[in-house]
Formats: sequence, structure tokens, C-alpha cells
Amino acid sequence: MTPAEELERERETSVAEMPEVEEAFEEIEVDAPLVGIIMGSANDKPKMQPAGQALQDHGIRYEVRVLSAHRTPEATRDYCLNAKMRGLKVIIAGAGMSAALPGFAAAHTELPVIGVPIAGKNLGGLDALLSAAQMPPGVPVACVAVDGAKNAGLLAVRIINA
Ligand code: RP5
Repeated sequence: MTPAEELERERETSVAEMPEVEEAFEEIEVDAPLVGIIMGSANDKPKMQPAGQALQDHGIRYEVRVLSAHRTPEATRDYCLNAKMRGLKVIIAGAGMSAALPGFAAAHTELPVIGVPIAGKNLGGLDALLSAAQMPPGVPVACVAVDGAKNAGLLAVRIINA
């Protein structure tokens, strides 16, 4: 067999094997998270916990990160830029005061972002509500109720199962 014929035979063999390889990959259980829950402060955890609970109740894998638009802007930007490539389908972003995390996240990803306004000491969460709900046109943020993390989780479930 000439070298050219050998090459051609190798090529045919590898092409013929591809469907089997693909099938084998499909069978591999990949437990990568589908939802990223991010929040501006570790102090937000108790109020964001119902989002994780709702996802868990529906068998949706998620991860949790403390990331802030103003305290850790570079880490937050990198997380959002890489989120889709890492296999995430939805980002849930919780923040108190007018911290801008949901809009900041939406500016750095094509994924759907669900904002959770968290009530702080002043203004009853109106500051956070407006910073998420009143995003200027072009950068969408879905916004649930103040302290509405449970609905954020349930909405993420619906988006993933749509
Ligand atoms: C926001 O500022 C956080 O989301 C938090 O709700 C608020 C206050 O943060 P801490 O001072 O409690 O860390 O960025």
C-alpha cells in the first residue's frame, strides 16, 4: 500500500468510527451546573437560598458564587463572559442596594439573567428593584419580586425546560 493509500484508509477509518465516538460521549454523565447563582455579598446567602432550593427540587444542577459588580468587577466580568462556554444556561443575580449586579452580568453574557432585588436596611429594596427592573433597552434583565429568590429559581427551571 502506498503512503497516499494508507493515509486515505486511515481517514476513512476515523470517519467511520465517529458516530460510535459520539454515541460513547452521549452516554457519559456530565454533571456540570446549568444555573449560576451569583450574589453581591455573602450576607445575601440566606435570601438567595430559596433559588437554590427551587432548582434542587426540580433536579437542576447549580453553582453559587459571591461576585460583586463594584467590589470584584473583574472576577464578575470573567465569570459572566465564560458562563455560556462552561455550559451554564441561566444566571440568577441577587443584589441589595443599587448594586447593579444583574445589569452588569447581562452586559457580559448572552445568557438569560434573572435579577433578584434584595431588600436592604433602607428603602425596602426599592433601590435594588429599580436597578434590576429599570434596565435601559438593549440589555435585558428579568426581574422577580423583592426578596423573590424562589421565583427566580422556578423561572430558571421553566427556561431550562422550555
Ligand atoms: C450589595 O450590597 C450586596 O448585594 C448586599 O446586598 C449589599 C450590602 O453588602 P454587605 O455590606 O452586606 O456586604 O452589593
